[in-house]
Amino acid sequence: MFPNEAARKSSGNKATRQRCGLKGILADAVPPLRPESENLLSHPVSRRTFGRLLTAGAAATTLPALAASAQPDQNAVPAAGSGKFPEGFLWGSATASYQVEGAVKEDGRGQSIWDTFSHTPGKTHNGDTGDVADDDYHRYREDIAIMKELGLKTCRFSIAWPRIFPEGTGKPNPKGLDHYQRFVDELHNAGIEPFCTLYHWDLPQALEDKGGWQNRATSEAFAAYCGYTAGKLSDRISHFMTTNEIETFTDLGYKNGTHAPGLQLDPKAFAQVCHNAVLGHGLAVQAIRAQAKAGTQVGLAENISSTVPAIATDEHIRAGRTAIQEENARYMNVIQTGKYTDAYLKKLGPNAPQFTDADLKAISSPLDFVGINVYTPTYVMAAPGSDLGYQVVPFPTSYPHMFSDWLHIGPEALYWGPKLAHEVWGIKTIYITENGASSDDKLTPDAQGNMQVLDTDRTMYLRNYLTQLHRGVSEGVPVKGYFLWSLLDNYEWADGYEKRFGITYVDFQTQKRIPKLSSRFYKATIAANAVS
Ligand code: GBH
Repeated sequence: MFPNEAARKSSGNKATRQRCGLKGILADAVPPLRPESENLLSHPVSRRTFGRLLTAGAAATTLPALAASAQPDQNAVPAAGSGKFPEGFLWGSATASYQVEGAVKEDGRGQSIWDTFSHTPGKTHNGDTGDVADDDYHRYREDIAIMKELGLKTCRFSIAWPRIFPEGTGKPNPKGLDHYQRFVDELHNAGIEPFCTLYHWDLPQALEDKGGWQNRATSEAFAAYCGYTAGKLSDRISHFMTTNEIETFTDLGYKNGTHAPGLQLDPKAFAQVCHNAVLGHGLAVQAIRAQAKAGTQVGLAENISSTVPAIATDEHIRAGRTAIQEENARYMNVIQTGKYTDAYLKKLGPNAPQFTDADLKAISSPLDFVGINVYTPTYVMAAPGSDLGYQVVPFPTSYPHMFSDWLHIGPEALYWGPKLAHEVWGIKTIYITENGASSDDKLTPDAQGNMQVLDTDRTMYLRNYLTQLHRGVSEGVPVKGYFLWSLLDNYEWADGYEKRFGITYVDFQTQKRIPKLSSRFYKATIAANAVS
C-alpha cells in the first residue's frame, strides 16, 4: 500500500526509489473514500457561516482507517469524533529570529540580507524593519513564560546565522552562541522541548555579496555553519531543521524580488538558485550528522503545496498524489526521491540547473522527520488527456481568505497535505511546523476595562484546521506534533507590522504582550489534548 516506506531507509537505492514514482503509486489501491460531505465548496458559503459549516462537516465524518500497514499501535490512535489527540502529542508554537529578536547590532551579530532589504526604501510596508521587532532578544524570559502559561510542550525557534558567523564563514562569534544556549536552557527550565531551525531566511549579507544562493559556495558555507552550530548545541537540542521554506525564500527572494535580497533572476539563474538551496539543505544534513551528538534528529520545514482533491473521489485523489510530487518537484520531491521529475526538467529545457549524481545523493540524505508548514490548500482535479493527468484549480475571487490576501482558508489542507506526503513519499514522522493566520486584530476593553483582542476569525481558522489534523491523526497519518504560527505578533517580512499572526497581541510601542482569544482557545486545546 505504501511502497515508499522502504525508500527512507535506503535513499541511495535506485530500485527502491523507482517505487516512489508515479507508476508505483497509481498501481496502489485508493483508500476508501469519505462521503459527499467533502463537497462543501460547491455551495456558495458566506465567510460568516464558513467556519460553522466546516466544523460540522468534519466532525460528522468518520473515516475508514488507512491501510493496516500504515497503522501505528491502534491504542495510540484515538477514535475519530472524540477530538482527542494521541498521548504525548507535541503542542508547540513557532517563531523566527529576524521576525522577533530585534537587537540587530548586539553582541557581534553581522548584517543579514533582511537588514539590507528592509532598510531599502520602498521594499517593505511602511518602511518597517526588524531592528526592534518583539525585542525578544532581551525579553525571551518573558516570552518563554508565556509559552509555559499556555502549556506548550515544545517550541520552534530559529537561529540567526549572522549571530554565529557574522561574515557567514570564518571566525565564529561566541556571544551569538551564548545567547542561544541561555535561551534553550530557559526553555528546558520551563519544561519546553526546543526544535531549532537553522535558516529562517537571515542570510549573512557578506555571502549575498558573493552571489548568495546563486553561488554554490553558499550551500557549502551553510553546511559548515549548520554542522558547527549543531555540534555546539546538540547537548541541549535534539531536533534540528536545516531550512525553513526553501520554496518561499527562493521564489520571493530571487524570482519575484518581493523578499530579500530582492532579485528577479532569469529562469536559468533561478533554477540554479533552487538547486543550490536544496543542495545546501542536503549538505547540512550530512554536516549535522557528522558533528552533532549521536541520536540527534534532523529534518527541515517546507511549505509544500498541500494538494487537496477538489472532490474526494478516486480520480481526483489520484490527481492529488501526482500533483503533490510535481508541484513540489524542485523541493520536497527531489529531497525525498533524489530525482528531479522528468516533467520538471522537460519544462525547464535549456534552463535546467547544472547538477551531478553526487548532488542528488546529498540532497536526498535520509531525514529523521519532515516538517510541513500548512496555510492554504492547493486544489487539484483530474484532467484526463493532459500531460500529467491533473490540473491545479485557481481560487475564485470570492474564495474566503484571512487578513493576508494569499491566506485562502482550506482546513482540509491539514488533512490531505500530511496524508498524501505520507503515502507518496513514505514519510514516517511528520510535524506540522507552522499553521496559523493573520487577522485585523483590534484592542477592545472588557467589562473591567482591561484590553482584550477577540479574534474569533483566527480561532475559527485554528479550530477547523485542527479538526482536519485530528481527522488525519485518527486515521494513522503519522503527525507527531503541531507548531502554531505564531506565539507573538511579529515582523511579517515585506508586510511589516501590519499583518498580525500572533495568538499574543504585541503593542509595538510599549512591547506589552496581551493574550488574544485564540490563545485561550489554544491553551484549552492543549489542556484537553483535544480539539472541540
Ligand atoms: C510562513 O510562510 C513563513 O515561514 C513565516 O516566516 C511567515 O511569517 C508566515 O508564513 C506567515 O506569512 O505575498 O502573494 O506573494 C508562509 C508561506 C509563501 C505565504 C509565500 C506568503 C507569498 C504570497 N508563504 N506567500 S504573495
